[in-house]
Amino acid sequence: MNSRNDQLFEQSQKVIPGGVNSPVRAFRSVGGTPRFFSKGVGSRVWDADGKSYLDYVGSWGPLILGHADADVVRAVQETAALGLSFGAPTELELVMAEKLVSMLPSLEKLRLVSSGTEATMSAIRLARGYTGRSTLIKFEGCYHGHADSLLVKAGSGLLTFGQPSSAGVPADCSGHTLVLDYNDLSQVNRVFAEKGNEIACVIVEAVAGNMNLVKPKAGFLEALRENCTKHGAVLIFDEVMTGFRAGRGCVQGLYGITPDLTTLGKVIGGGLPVGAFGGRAEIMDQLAPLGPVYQAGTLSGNPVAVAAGLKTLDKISVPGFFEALTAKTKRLVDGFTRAATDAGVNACADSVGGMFGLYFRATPPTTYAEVMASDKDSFNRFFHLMLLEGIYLAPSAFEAGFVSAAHTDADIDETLAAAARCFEKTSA
Ligand code: KE4
Repeated sequence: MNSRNDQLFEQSQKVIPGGVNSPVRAFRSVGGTPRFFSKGVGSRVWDADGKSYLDYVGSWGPLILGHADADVVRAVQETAALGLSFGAPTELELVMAEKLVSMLPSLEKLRLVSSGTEATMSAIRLARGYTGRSTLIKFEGCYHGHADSLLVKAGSGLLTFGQPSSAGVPADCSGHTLVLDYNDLSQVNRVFAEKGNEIACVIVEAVAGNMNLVKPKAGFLEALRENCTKHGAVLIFDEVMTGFRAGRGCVQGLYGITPDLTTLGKVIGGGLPVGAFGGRAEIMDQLAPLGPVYQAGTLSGNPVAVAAGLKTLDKISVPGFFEALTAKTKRLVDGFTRAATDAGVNACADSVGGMFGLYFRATPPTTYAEVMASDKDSFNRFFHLMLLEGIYLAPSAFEAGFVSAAHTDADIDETLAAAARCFEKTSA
């Protein structure tokens, strides 16, 4: 027991399952003791032992401005002083809704919730209510939160409904979910040809970030759009992670594909609990109290959380913000790839906007199978070497990383110098 992190982890495990409030934080994938952070400012965080790290997780994406952004903190303080929550409409949530509608053309109407899981769960129920159909298509390797119908692994055959991927999910909950292979256009076309009129919706991470970063192949998103349009299914882009992270117009803006519904989270809360789902008014108007699809939330549109999100959205809307963030992230990933190559390590990196993937394989993966075939052990060694160097990467080979506006050129240089040393040791 040599560190405060160890002590806190041991104590936490007595009263919190696994010692954490979300499984990925437990370091199970990489091994070792999770760091208990006590402070974050800008691009840095400090752990319980007072050691500082350059942070490339940023709370899994929300902190696009960096930790404790002064303007965001001030907005939270000023709003909190006027009352924490009302359970009644406030002007602030109207301002937020109008801001999001102005930023994302596919949003005609939206509803705020308190997490990404709530957003995707609600969007799927809405799509089922709107179409009167039950079948949901998702893709292996994509994560959309922990609602029952989404904790599903692929069935034995292409047209076989999925099996629960978690205990506690009854078979009849997963029995309406088809799990296809990400980036497999022919599968999508075949399933729609067979079952098109049964499909309520397709939910997809248009750029995947939960099996590490995986970009859509040419034609994949177009195939989803065309099939959904042809068969009357609802196309849901889950942009909880990529929303206002991949670019100013999200992934749908980068690829020019208009989904019927979009789910959002993370960045739009600026670090506080905000999710959202929205899209075509014709679909959204099926929601209670207007329509027959029920959805609700005590703290949905909470003014303090909305204040953090609004200030974040205001600050990332300034001209040049995404160009600078994208360029900075690209410099990081190009540097990772170069350092790995120089050290003779079979690794590379890739990015979209302010998010990146680091892969222990020769080329960026395009399928779940390729991700799973990458060298996880080498990643884990590299992860811990970088941790010792004061660089905090996502504690899993199957997660994306995130750069913030607070990361300076010097931070990137420091990170790449550490990576060069760590790749050398990894190859040794
Ligand atoms: P939350 O319920 O965790 O706010 O959002 C669920 C969710 C939905 N959709 C996408 C595309 C997501 O990435 C997420 C959550 N992402 C993970 C990171 N891989 C959150 C980290 C965690 O589970 O602790």
